[in-house]
Amino acid sequence: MESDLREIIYLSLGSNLGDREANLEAVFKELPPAIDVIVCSSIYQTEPWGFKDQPDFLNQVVQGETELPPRELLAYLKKIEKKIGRKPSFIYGPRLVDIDILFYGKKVINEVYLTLPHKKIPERAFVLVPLMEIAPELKFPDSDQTISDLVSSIDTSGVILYEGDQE
Ligand code: PH2
Ligand code: MG
Ligand code: MG
Repeated sequence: MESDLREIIYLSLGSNLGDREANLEAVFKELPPAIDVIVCSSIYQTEPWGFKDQPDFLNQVVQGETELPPRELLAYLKKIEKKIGRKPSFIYGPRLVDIDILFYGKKVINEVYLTLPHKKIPERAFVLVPLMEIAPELKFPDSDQTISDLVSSIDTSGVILYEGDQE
């Protein structure tokens, strides 16, 4: 697909229910053809953020390219979550799969259902550590701060490289 409308996007994937690795893999099967995956981070095992009393998550970040406009991209990702089997939960609660848009090119959007860049990025080690692996020099629109700068300002001890479930 060659077009001027293509944008670079960054997505955050997470799962803390069921077969977490399989749930992340299922996302990669569903992204194309609307989203081309360019590069993805390693998988990290991460302590739950926001609501502590739940299983650890697996998290991963993906850089992709798409022609879908932001709101259509969001709807598309919600459809994938549902297809994989996500059921309604509470805010920051456990989930089979979660796909969040972190960045959509340099676009800034502030709406109830869609904020771009994702507004929690600077507080979330489970997003920043995998993002630093694939885009350390990435900056927020109108900011000089890089992902790497942000990582050095937070506690990353709850985020460890995932090597598969050890027997
Ligand atoms: N997602 C949440 C709430 N808390 N914690 C971690 N470690 N990873 C997540 O993906 C996550 C979370 C709600 O989307
Ligand atoms: Mg989320
Ligand atoms: Mg989400």
